Amino acid sequence: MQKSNRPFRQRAGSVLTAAALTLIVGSAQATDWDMPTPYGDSNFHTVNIRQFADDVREATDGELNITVHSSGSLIKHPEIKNSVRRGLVPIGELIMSRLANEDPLFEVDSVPYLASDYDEAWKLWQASKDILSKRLEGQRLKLLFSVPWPPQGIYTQFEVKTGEELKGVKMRAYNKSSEKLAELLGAIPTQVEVPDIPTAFGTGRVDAMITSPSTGANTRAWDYLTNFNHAQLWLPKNMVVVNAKAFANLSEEEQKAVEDAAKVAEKRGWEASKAETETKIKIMQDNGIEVSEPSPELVKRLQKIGKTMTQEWLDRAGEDGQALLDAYHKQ
Ligand code: PCA
Repeated sequence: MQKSNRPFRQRAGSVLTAAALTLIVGSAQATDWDMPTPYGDSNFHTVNIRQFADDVREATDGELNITVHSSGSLIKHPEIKNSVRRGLVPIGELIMSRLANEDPLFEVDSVPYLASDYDEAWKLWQASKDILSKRLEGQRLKLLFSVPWPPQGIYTQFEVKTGEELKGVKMRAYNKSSEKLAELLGAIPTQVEVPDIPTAFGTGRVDAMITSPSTGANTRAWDYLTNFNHAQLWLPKNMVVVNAKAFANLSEEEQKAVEDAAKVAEKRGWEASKAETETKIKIMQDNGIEVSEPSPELVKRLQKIGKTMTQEWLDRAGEDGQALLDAYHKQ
């Protein structure tokens, strides 16, 4: 630090050329934001967020410079929300349903079969966006944009026919809903973050998982699993949140640049997510994973579980939950 300060002090004491002055003043005003994200570089969410950062940099002529730290490398997934809230970092990404423990409304996108294709997921997002933004505002967080994962399915080391086969299986989960679903199927859930998936399978901590074709392909599921059941349970969403004070400290033009880039990123992210399902299923098939549609028995079992979980969710989410569901069904 001292070393790099010295030339500045020396120069400041002498007569500065106009160019040198612009350089110093310009760089003194530029804002650098570190942005932790939970998922790997090849994941489409991360690719989308890097593009968002580039768009912001370009629109502000380098005045707002967002550096993305992927794979939980700067801050681990469970800590990202509170780190942004406390201002340790100004901006971050996380999966929305991770906040289920503080408020059930945040896991509405992970209730089985409530919204299990892109049209429904979009309607659910339109019906829930305002109330979720308000809840976050109460924590001095600004919700910038949200992008879904492809539909969730079940990965195993054997073929799932009726769902009976899942009893006693150690199943990797990533939020409360996937944990509950595993339990209702008679499996034994364990929470594992995406960067830890290969180790969890390698060490035998888990032997099945619930996730998307995206995460299956990104974590090379074929190295430790043989079957993917494309059950299309739900489409959980990631969100990007910014600390309200950090946002307020930006100039008006910078705020607009961030909001504009966020709008574009949301649209681009939804498109990328849709395209992922097919391309990633193909990659898995090419690598030897057997992909199947759920049998009528399995669908019946999962739908029954979905009903139970919807009711349980409503019991917890109360009037606001009911209002959200009503708004969703009216879309
Ligand atoms: N991938 C993330 C969240 C949902 C998904 O498809 C995960 O498995 O943790």
